[in-house]
Order: sequence, then C-alpha cells, then structure tokens
Amino acid sequence: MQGDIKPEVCVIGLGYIGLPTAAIIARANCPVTGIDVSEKVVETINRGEIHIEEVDLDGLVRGVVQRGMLRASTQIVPADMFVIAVPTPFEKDGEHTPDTSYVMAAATEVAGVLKKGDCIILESTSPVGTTEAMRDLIAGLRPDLKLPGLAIETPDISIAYCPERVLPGKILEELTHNDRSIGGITPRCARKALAFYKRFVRGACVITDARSAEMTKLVENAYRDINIAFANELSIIADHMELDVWEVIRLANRHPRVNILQPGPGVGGHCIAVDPYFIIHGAPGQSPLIRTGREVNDAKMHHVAARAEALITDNPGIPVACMGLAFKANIDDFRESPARFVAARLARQFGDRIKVVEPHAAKLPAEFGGTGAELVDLDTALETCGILIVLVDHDVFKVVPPEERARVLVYDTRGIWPDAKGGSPEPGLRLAG
Ligand code: SAJ
Repeated sequence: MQGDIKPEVCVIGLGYIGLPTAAIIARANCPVTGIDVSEKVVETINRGEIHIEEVDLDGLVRGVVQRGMLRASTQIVPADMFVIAVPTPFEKDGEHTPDTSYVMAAATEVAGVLKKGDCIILESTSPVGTTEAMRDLIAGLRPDLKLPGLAIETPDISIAYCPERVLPGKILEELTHNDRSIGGITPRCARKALAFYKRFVRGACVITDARSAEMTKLVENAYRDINIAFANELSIIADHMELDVWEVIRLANRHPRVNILQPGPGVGGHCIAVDPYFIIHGAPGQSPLIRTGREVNDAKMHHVAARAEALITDNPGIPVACMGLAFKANIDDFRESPARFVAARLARQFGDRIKVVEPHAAKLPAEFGGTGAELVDLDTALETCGILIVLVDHDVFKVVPPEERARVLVYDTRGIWPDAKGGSPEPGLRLAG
C-alpha cells in the first residue's frame, strides 16, 4: 500500500496462538513486540528460537526476529494495536467455571500504556460478555479516555473480539487462510479491527458485534464436540449389538447429507473438551444437549479403559502395548489426552506388563512414575507385545502391515486397521467401540 503507515503491534501471550499470530503480523511488516510472563520464553524467542512445536514456525520466527520485526519482552510497551492471546482455563472450583483472570490481568497491563487512537483485540476463547467486561475494567482504570459503547461521543479507543479457529499442525496456513469473525463493541471498532486483520488474513473477515463473535467461537467447538459424541455413542451401541461401527459409519456417510465423525477413546485437547462448558456456564438451564455431549465423550474414555482392563485381565501374563499418548494424531501435545488417561490407568493396574509407544515423547509423563510401565519404540512393541491397544491414530501406526500384527490381540479404538477383522492368515482379535 502506498503511503501505508504500519501500526506498531503488541501481542500479549506467546503460546500456541499468540506466537504464530505475532510472527505472521511481523511478516506483514508491522513491528511487533510479544509479551510473555515467562523469562525463558522471552529469551528463547529473542534468540530467534521457539518453545512450541508447530509446522514451519521455527523458520518464520527466526526470519522475523533476524529482520528486527519481532522482539519479545516481559514488560508491556506502548503500541497502536494490542492483541491479547492469553489462556482462559477453568477456575479450580470443580464446577467448570471459566477463569478470565489472565484476560483481565492483560487488559490491566494494556490500560497502563493506552493512548488515544489505540485498538485492543481480544483473541482468547472467552465466555460471552468478556470483551465488554474488559472494556469496563479499562474504563475504570483510565477515566481520561472515552471507551466504546459507554458514551455517545466518538470513543478514543477501539475494542474488538476476533477469535482464531486454527488447527494444531496447520496453524500458520489456517491463520492466513481461514475466514474470521471480527466482533466490534461498536461497528466503528469492528472496522478498525477489520483494517488490521486485512493486513495478514487472506480468508474473508466478517464483521459482527463482540458478543456474537464470542458465542460463535464457543458454538464451533460445541458443535464438533456433539458430533464426536454422536460417533462415540454409536461405537458403544455397536459394541453392545456386536456391529462394526466403522463399517456402519462408512456406509451411512455415503448418504449425501450425512457426515458422521470418527469414534475414538474420548475427546482431548484444551478447546473442544473445554469450550462447551463456557456455554453451559452462561446458560445452564438451556443447554442439556451440549452438557450431554460432554458427558458422553468423557464416559467414552472410561468405557475404553474398562474394556482394555477386561481384555488384559482375561489374558494373563501377556505384555500389552498402549499405542499413543497424544490427544490426537501426529502431534506432540499430551494435555487433556484421553489416550494418556487410559494408558496411565492401565499402568497403575497392570504395572510392568504395560509398554507405551509414543513416537512424539522422549519420556513418559510423571503419572507413570513408579508404575513399572515403560516407553518403547514401535518395533519393540510389535516384537514383544501380545496385546495392542490403539489409542491414537498416528500415521506411523496406520502403516503397520497386517503380517506384523497377525498373531496379537488388537483393541483398536480409532479404527486404523480395518483389515484386522479377518484379513490376515492368523487374524488378530479386533475389538471396536
Ligand atoms: N476427535 C475424534 N473424532 C473425530 C475428530 C476429533 O475423536 O472425528 C477427537 C480428537 O482425537 C481429539 C479431539 O477430538 O481428541 C479434538 O480434536 P480436533 O481435531 O477435533 O480439534 P482441536 O482441539 O485440535 O481443534 C479444535 C478445532 N475446532 C473445530 O474443528 C470446530 C480448531 O479449528 C479450533 O481452532 C481449536 O479447536 C481451538 O483452538 O478452539
């Protein structure tokens, strides 16, 4: 753009969303300061290195740091645009109450350096009303500034909610190409945020209000949770009726308007298993389906663990391989993982009979300590274990040929080996569901 003045940008929170976002804004030639509470994270990024695993992120960060477009700091700095990408976990009350304290802490920091004309964008997944609550907090801290939606005069500051919807493993591609909701507290705020996102987003940027944008993000993940719950419930029904759930889903999906997702050992990660509760918390009496979806997916994890326990107990002495710990295929993220839950429960019960195969892990997580379970590579597991429990559909597991798993018992919770039901000369037992 001719005569284009690049805004100075401050991205607060340099995690799985904040760091890639900071890097692609810097790539669009806006100078970015990334803020994080961790000294270690800040030092790592300032060396041009990264502290998280994500495809192509290392090269991008190295490049923008070397060009001087991205630097990290523990201290907030004045800027024109502030992008807040901090975690929104649950409170520790056991009630799945959303904890927005990190968002409010970030907003408090921003308030300290805010000047007329600045724009604040919240990206963290948040309960409906959080953006307005953040605005109210800033209004209290900075009575000298006119905040949007509180007075009829033209506000000094713009505030918007603009959620991301990227998939781990494809973050850079999806940050650039996905459509985005741009939810302004007022239409003027939305227009200001829109002009900013158009600098680095190639997908459509759709303007709305902040509350609708907050709800949209939650609804997307609740929708997926309920659809996975349907698949998981089908798998338990099929198990009860002695049907092959994968076959039933494959056939049903040939209907032009049916698209059933895949059953698994439950739903993991920090989004799909979390965000539906933000809706439930806001409307507890109005959300029975969303609540039930969560319950069905959590129950599937326990169903799988119980099924595996029965198989191992019925076959005493045989070594068991738990295949996978990650919350989904081909990633190194073990947080909130149903596979990890199942494997750890089996390790506590069956001790050194349990071997864990996880190509993305250098060691077993802490809860395996003292159980006797050990981390082994895939070849060792295939050579020494008589029971294989498939918990994650990593590509490297999918390509194990039938002859390498012919004389073993298989409990395949992901349906990665459709041939295992009788395709090999000495067919392995295949338990679905
Ligand atoms: N899963 C199944 N069966 C399926 C699909 C997924 O059991 O058919 C399981 C996975 O194994 C995993 C969990 O669900 O345990 C979640 O995996 P995912 O790939 O569905 O989603 P996430 O958590 O990696 O990312 C989601 C995405 N949301 C949607 O697809 C609606 C992503 O676009 C969001 O940006 C992300 O949540 C987020 O940050 O909110």
